[in-house]
Amino acid sequence: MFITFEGIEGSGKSTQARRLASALGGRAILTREPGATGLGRGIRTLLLESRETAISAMAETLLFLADRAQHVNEVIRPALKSKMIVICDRFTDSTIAYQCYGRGIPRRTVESLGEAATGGLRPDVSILLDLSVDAGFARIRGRGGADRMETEAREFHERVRTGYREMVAADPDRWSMIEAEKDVEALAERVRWILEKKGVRFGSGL
Ligand code: Z5A
Repeated sequence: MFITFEGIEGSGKSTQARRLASALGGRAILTREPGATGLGRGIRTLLLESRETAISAMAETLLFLADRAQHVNEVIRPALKSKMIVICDRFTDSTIAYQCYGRGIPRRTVESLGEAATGGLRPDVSILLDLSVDAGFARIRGRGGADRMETEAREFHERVRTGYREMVAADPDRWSMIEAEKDVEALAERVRWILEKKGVRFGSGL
């Protein structure tokens, strides 16, 4: 099974992805985008830490897709092939949300390039942790050293959030949306409930 966590920054998806991986133990691997492979770590640095070099919206899109192509080939497909549950912190839907809704790259462009990058791999279950932009900013404030995406205007992040909500509405079979203002424990319970309904078995606790 291939499970993805999505949301704006500060939504708590990395925390929930980590908790889920630890609850599932050796049956699961936890991975993320961008930056889960050797090549990807270089791409992540280019994407998030480039200050002096301007990166066009299309170049940015292609870099996220290059990271994904390597990630699918090197990490995700081999793990799925060996019957692991793959938990991924961001995947294709992040590109639709950030590069299409956020930057204005046409969706059909991202979908067709994305198809080539992933070989058509799609998550079985995607969980959106939905949080207001203000609440997300408040959670990451104080972390220091905002990266290139974090410094985008508030309207950019609002468009990203809208994009996610529209994707959930358009494909409710794959997506589940959780209101992410709740505390970590309550969110973890909700994640467990969603996944049990999809047939994932848990031991004690998440
Ligand atoms: N990006 C893109 O544009 N296109 C793409 O295709 C892809 C990505 C794949 C990657 O940033 C950036 O790349 C991202 C999208 C873009 N940029 N933005 N903006 P990243 O990998 O550095 O980080 P991130 O994925 O955006 O999120 P994050 O910083 O890791 O945050 P999070 O996963 O949403 O939340 P968290 O780390 O679990 O929690 C954040 C803080 O809140 C932390 O202090 C927690 O302790 C706290 N927290 C967590 N849960 C709660 C609850 N329930 N209550 C209160 N506080 C909480």
